Amino acid sequence: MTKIKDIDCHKIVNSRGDWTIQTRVVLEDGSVGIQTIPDGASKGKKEAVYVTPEKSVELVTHVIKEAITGIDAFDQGKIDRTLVEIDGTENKKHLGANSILSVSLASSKAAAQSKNIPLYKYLAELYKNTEKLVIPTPVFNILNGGKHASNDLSFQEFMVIPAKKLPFDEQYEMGVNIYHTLEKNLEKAGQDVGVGDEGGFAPNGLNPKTALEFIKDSASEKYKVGTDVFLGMDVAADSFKDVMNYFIEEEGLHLSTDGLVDYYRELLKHNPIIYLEDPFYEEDFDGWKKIYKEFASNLMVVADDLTVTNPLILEELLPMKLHNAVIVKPNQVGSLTETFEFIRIAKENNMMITVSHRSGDTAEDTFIADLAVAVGADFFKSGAPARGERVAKYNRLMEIFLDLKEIT
Ligand code: 2PG
Ligand code: MG
Repeated sequence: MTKIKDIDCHKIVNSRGDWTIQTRVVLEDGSVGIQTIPDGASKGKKEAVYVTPEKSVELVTHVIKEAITGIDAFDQGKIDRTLVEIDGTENKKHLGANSILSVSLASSKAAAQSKNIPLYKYLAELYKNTEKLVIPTPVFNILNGGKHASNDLSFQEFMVIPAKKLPFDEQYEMGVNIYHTLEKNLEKAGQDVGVGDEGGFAPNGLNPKTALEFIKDSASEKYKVGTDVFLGMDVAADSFKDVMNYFIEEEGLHLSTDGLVDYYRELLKHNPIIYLEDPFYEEDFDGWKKIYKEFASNLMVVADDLTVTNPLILEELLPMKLHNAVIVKPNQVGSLTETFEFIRIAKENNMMITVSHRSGDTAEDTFIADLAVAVGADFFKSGAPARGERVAKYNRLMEIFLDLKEIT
């Protein structure tokens, strides 16, 4: 047992130039855990609520500090229960998911340091993962649109996904090579190679079909597309939802739910897409059901805004059969224990797990890399293989990859 002795918190700036918080938890044996908090741009409506960074600093350094000091740092369940209880709301709006999560995660880091073991090993212990630890497959978002860029592309993320059979170092290299080939090809075509929030290129004048063509052509210069590397998209459909329909502005298309299903059918027919995230907005159950029914046997239908890492919401939606994969973002729910619960339920229901960053993130924080390994996630999403806050997480996976290689 090592008690929490002190907690402090201050403001720092994230990758989008917005203020966020950094919290430090100190244990009585001198161990320290520091956690910064990311933020999304395309959020699910049911995500736990943030308070302003100023209010968060105030709450962490007073209310939370008072309630948490003295608790055993190894008792993560108690830490998180206490935080949730003193918040006392359904969506954490009193203390803020940002405040709560920063203390929850920083405590686990301090506990790992106190045990003198890497964070991923400590988290695997907490999650009671007895399987062999493996590195999840990276999902590289190399072309940005939607709310993550100021270009005219409606879909948010276009991704390349190396084959699962490849080791992480080769997968990483593949992502980097394809990223640079795409850069070269965009330049050759007279396109802008400025990047969006997640480091992917954000040219104007493309639409989902031509974006996929560019990526396919770039990937196939060096790799077998459909064998060694596959394609994925986070459509983030909520961001181009119009009153009655979906508006793909760059093509002047107003599509009904059925129209959007047809649109996906065409894309899937011509491209080796294995991953489709948030294809419909979160209340369009009809669309989700249709895409699941027709494609789920060969396609990961990935819920992000739909399930918001919330175990209660996930359980509620299960009988409807809307998706076969989920995104995990600890900040959507606001504590480590609830994140574990969510992953457990998803796995029990045979869903693929993708642990993910947020579009506003920090280079200081690589927690999700350790988390992904600890829980045996299938995939890992941290944007392009470029920009400090994106590669910090992939580079951390590389460290763990080498670490695990040494052990075996
Ligand atoms: C998403 C995320 C991360 P944001 O939609 O999956 O890529 O975006 O953090 O803006 O919600
Ligand atoms: Mg998403």
